[in-house]
Amino acid sequence: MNSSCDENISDRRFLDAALRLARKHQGLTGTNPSVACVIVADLDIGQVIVGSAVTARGGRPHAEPPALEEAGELARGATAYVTLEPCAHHGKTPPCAQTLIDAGVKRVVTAIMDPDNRVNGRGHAMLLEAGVEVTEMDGGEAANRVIQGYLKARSGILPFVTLKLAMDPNGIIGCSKTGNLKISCKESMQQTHLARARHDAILVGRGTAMADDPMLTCRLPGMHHRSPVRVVLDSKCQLTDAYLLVSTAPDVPTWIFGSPTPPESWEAMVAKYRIQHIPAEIDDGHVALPEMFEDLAARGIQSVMVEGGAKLADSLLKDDLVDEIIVHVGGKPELPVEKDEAVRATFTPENPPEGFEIVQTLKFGHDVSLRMRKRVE
Ligand code: AOF
Ligand code: ZN
Repeated sequence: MNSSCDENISDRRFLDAALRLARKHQGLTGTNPSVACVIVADLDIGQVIVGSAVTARGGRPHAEPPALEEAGELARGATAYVTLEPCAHHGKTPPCAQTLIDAGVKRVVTAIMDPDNRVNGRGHAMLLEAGVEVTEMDGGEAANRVIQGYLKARSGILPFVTLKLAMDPNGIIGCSKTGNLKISCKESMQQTHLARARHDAILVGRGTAMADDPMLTCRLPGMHHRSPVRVVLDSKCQLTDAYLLVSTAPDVPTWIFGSPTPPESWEAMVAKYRIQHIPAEIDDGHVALPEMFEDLAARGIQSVMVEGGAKLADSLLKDDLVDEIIVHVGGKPELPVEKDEAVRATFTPENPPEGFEIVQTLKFGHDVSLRMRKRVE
């Protein structure tokens, strides 16, 4: 097996193309990772992509069979760039490693190993045994990020949790009197909608649901169907249909974690809006967070974006349940909020929470977007 030290420029280019393609179905493949496969043939005119595909919505078919089908006879002697080690197990379809072998692919280049214990090295071994050359490249952050929910869920019982906050440069995230503050610019908002589409679920507490009355959907042109499950923590089952999260629930899947013994009238109300009431474990008057995430993971949710509020963010950080923080810093030069009415996060853009560090800084319109990750010791 070749290692990344013999990496060549065109391998990197085609693998990067496959990684970009894999992002297309992020958040749409259920418990299956979104994987992409790009088949490249050496033709008279040079290297040509003759087939490409991404794991289908819902997770099947996997990426390799449709990519090979598109390539047809041109797959013989070609190179397949796959963002994850091809599977080796007989599931609803034959192993993708075998499909690549049968198609006569000469070489397979992969970005990351598959931790699924039915695969975990077996995909590569099958290929090598059949005389297919295998090049394991380091897909780096790009490969990890697209399947971070899958990787986290495969290594334990919790989903990957992204905490998303909009704040001003001083860490102000809201106003105690008016609730929601307009902090982010249009471009930041669009990025938030895109991020929603890439997650399996969006989570908020009841306080935010009532104070801000958000929709939490993806409203980018042409992407309305990509809104993920909306999850609300409402320990006392107080949310009513005066709020958008309830009244729009017939169109967007909505789950409420609340008391196992709500009033009958409340249960009838949420049933009418096709909301799933999930009986929660209540700890000290609040939904118990680790158990709630375990429950989500058991329901196939592998990535969750938390969008509020301040108290929930703080509790999640204290319970060490956050994997990544996205901070949109906006509201420049100053937010229209009185000092004693300012609601603050427990950290500022310049001082990430204990154990986190800034790993990426992007500019969206007037705003700066920071990605914070747990520091690797
Ligand atoms: C691939 N290509 O596009 C994907 C793979 O339930 P199944 O049979 O669909 O198997 C799910 C497992 O398949 C999943 O845990 C992961 O190991 C692999 N996903 N493999 O070769 C793909 N999505
Ligand atoms: Zn497969």
